[in-house]
Amino acid sequence: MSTQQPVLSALDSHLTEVFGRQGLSLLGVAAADTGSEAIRASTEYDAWIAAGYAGEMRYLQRHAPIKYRPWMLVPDCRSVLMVGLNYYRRSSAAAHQPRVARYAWGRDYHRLLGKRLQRVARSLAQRFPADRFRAFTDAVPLAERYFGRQSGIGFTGRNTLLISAEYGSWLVLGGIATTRVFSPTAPPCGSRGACPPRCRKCIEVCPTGALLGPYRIDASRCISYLTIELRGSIPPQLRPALGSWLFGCDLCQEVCPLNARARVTAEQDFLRDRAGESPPLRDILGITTDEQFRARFAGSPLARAGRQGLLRNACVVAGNTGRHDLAELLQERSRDSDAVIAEHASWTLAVLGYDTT
Ligand code: B12
Ligand code: SF4
Ligand code: SF4
Repeated sequence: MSTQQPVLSALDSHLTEVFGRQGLSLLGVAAADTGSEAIRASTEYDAWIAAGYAGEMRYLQRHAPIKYRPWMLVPDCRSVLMVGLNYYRRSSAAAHQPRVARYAWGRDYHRLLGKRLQRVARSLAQRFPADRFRAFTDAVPLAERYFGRQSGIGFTGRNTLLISAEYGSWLVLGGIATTRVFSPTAPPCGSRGACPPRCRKCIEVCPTGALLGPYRIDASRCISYLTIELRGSIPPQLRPALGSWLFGCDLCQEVCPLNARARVTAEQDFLRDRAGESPPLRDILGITTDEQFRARFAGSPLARAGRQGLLRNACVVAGNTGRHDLAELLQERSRDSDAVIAEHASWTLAVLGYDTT
């Protein structure tokens, strides 16, 4: 794989400087256009939604008309400035310990990256007062990986993630949509795949079969969806496949040979634990009110699951990892006023072989 990074033209050295001041060095520029790539990507996206792969993430359907058309978000948008922020840390979790996906060990990246991008947007707006600059990360209707690969900061791996030559796939993405024309950076690896030709490791490791084939994900089966996005009950037939994943899943990145050269992040907000890699199930199952939950997980990505979601996940992990020591607590949760938590606790007790009648 090439180690070449996207090269910003000399004209745009101001960009390198203003993003660099915020510690954002993996930077590329994509043109906001109606070219054939955008049309193809939009068609693929519509087909993906129509196939039902988005599960209950209905907002993805609502976003369809905007995803590849940034001018629907910022009228007259001409360029999309994309950044990637490395969050990689080494895992030290033992087998059977509950696991949290790496991006969620520390502080919520939406705040971390969002604030920095807003500062950059303000600074650019001062320099170019005739133009508009809108910062975004994740929660916008734009296809961030698409604009990421168009801007040259990485390419799409068969696990569907954006992979950079320098950091692998351990990146969160964000950017700024603007009316100003900046010269686009040429994708260093081509916009379409550069995985080793015969590698299928990510597809083979996926415990739920969510990776249907190269570049194709059925999100409704992905552990990340089941433990973070899905509200309500986790389909019982998929619960055993969650293994010890309490929140998110990193398996298709951990096996990826292109992540072999990943470097530990220097970002203090990622390094300082909020939820940490392996929060004890006993602590989680002991949370009895939403207030307690909010106090424990404020500022952490785990807050997104809410008490219902996280306790639901904790029950499943307890069942999958044979946690008989939690039986008493699970009995209490099986009488929880939240019906979803109560049902999952009963399921776990049954899996562990306790009489729940
Ligand atoms: C919905 C969503 C999810 C869903 C669906 C994931 C998915 N792969 O689409 C779920 C909940 C499962 C999920 C999980 C995760 N997510 Co997520 N998620 C998003 C979100 C909000 C939208 C993505 C989306 O629209 N997906 C729908 C699909 C159809 O979109 P797409 O892949 O862009 O579509 C293209 C491909 O299908 C492609 N295609 C089809 N055939 C072919 C063939 C070839 C050769 C190629 C190249 C492409 C290709 O064409 C489509 C159009 O371009 C984005 C943020 C954003 N606003 O973009 C974050 C985002 C993608 N997630 C992110 C992360 C970190 C994760 C997790 C790693 C979290 C975790 N550890 O648990 C996992 C990874 C799971 C995985 N293997 O993808 C990061 C990805 C960073 C990166 N390096 O790529 C993003 C960008 C958030 C961010 N701001 O950083 N996520
Ligand atoms: S994150 Fe986990 S469940 Fe989702 S596609 Fe990757 S390996 Fe499969
Ligand atoms: S595991 Fe192999 S096929 Fe999957 S993304 Fe990494 S290099 Fe590509």
